Amino acid sequence: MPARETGAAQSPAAGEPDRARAEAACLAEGLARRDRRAIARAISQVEDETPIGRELLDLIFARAGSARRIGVTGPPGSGKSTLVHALARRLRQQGERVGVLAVDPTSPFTGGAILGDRVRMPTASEDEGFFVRSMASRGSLGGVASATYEASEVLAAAGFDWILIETVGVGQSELEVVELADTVLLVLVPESGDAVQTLKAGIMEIADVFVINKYDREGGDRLQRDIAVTLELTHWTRPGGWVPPICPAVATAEEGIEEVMAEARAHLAWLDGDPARRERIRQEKAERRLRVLAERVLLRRLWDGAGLERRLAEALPRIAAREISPYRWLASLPLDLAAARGGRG
Ligand SMILES: Nc1nc2c(ncn2[C@@H]2O[C@H](COP(=O)(O)OP(=O)(O)O)[C@@H](O)[C@H]2O)c(=O)[nH]1
Ligand SMILES: [Mg+2]
Repeated sequence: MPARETGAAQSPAAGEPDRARAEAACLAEGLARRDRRAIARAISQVEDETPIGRELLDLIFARAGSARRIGVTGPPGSGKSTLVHALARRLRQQGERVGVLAVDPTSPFTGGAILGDRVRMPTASEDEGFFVRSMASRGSLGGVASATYEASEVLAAAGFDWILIETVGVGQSELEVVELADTVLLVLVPESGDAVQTLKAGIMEIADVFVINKYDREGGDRLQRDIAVTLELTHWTRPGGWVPPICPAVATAEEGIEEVMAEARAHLAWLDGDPARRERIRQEKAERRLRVLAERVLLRRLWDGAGLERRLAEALPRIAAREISPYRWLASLPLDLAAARGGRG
């Protein structure tokens, strides 16, 4: 009893939010100074979803709005990393500050070394206007690198003008990149197969700009024609009437990069051109974002609150032995918010 009344017993719990707030404020200040170590640490905090990370995201929210976010997606091996580096180089030459986030579990970024000498970027320590971060992929609850949006917020708050986000175009991640980018570049290669197949797979729909990379190879012109015809046949436009342009490129030789950048800028200008439409698109993205965040919180609370890890471990042997069915097991779970609240205490 007496222990409850002393400050010492209460201070760890009571002091925790204060400490997180103070550390977040310190990190936010580091971001404002564009301090590289603060940037790296801040991304780790948001990636790990720590209390400091959450406080930080709240603190920087108001001033993370001005960066341009370009998503670069497409099949593995299509040249996304090469293209991202070529674009980053071009932007750096124009004096723009560039942050890169790479969400590709199949080929982790190594800051340029991966690309050999031709498209080598200065390393982080050589160029303060360039920052590369490879995002870790996540376990079952988070999806692939679900903190990418949050990391882009950190980079935006650290004054990067452009944030290039590379995601490997497989399943869900394509849809995610639409939500976190202003402009999506879809990188296809002649060997991607015909455009109609790609359209059927629902991938073409996410493109604001098509990049036909590896145009030095056989079949680039045919793919370009196929995409153009497919766009025409389907009268395809992005919501709001944007017709995605098609840019040939040879990323390794830095050919066509200027044109890709020009089309990305044109798309951004188009977004800005109509304030009402821009507002609507922003709200749509914000809504999807909020739903994702809310679902994530709900899922975690329910999962933890229902003690699902433990129940799963207990049930697995019996389900495997067909003693109980998965359906009965599911029906037995205490999946309601009251249970979740009770379980958290
Ligand atoms: N021939 C050719 N090869 C390219 C081109 N762009 C990238 N590559 C090569 O394609 C391979 C995959 O590139 P990478 O950028 O890692 O692809 P990612 O998996 O989409 O990020 C590498 O060996 C690159 O050098 C291009 O325009 N032409
Ligand atoms: Mg890559």
